[in-house]
Amino acid sequence: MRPKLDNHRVLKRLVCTRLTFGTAALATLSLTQACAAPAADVTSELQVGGMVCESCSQALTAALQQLDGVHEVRVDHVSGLAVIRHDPARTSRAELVAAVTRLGYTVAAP
Ligand SMILES: [Cu+2]
Repeated sequence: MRPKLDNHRVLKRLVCTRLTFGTAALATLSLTQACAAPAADVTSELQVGGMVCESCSQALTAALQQLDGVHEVRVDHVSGLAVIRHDPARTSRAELVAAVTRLGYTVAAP
């Protein structure tokens, strides 16, 4: 049986997706409040080392998008720049860096 938290995260992601595309009505008020707070978002820029091709930037983008509270990811493998819009209360800059280094890339100190 799945832990409750997992289900909650899946639900929140669904609601966030709907918000992003501005389409469907929202499931419940509590879930809406959990993720409809774009004002809390910050933008973090990471200078990533080790990316050599488009597949690198795609893999990195996919890994970052899976993190809780990450709402927008742009990665350029040529410049090495990763720009992430996220809620720092749900995923910190340090957690973004950890996700990058888990894939085998490096992050320059800010
Ligand atoms: Cu590559």
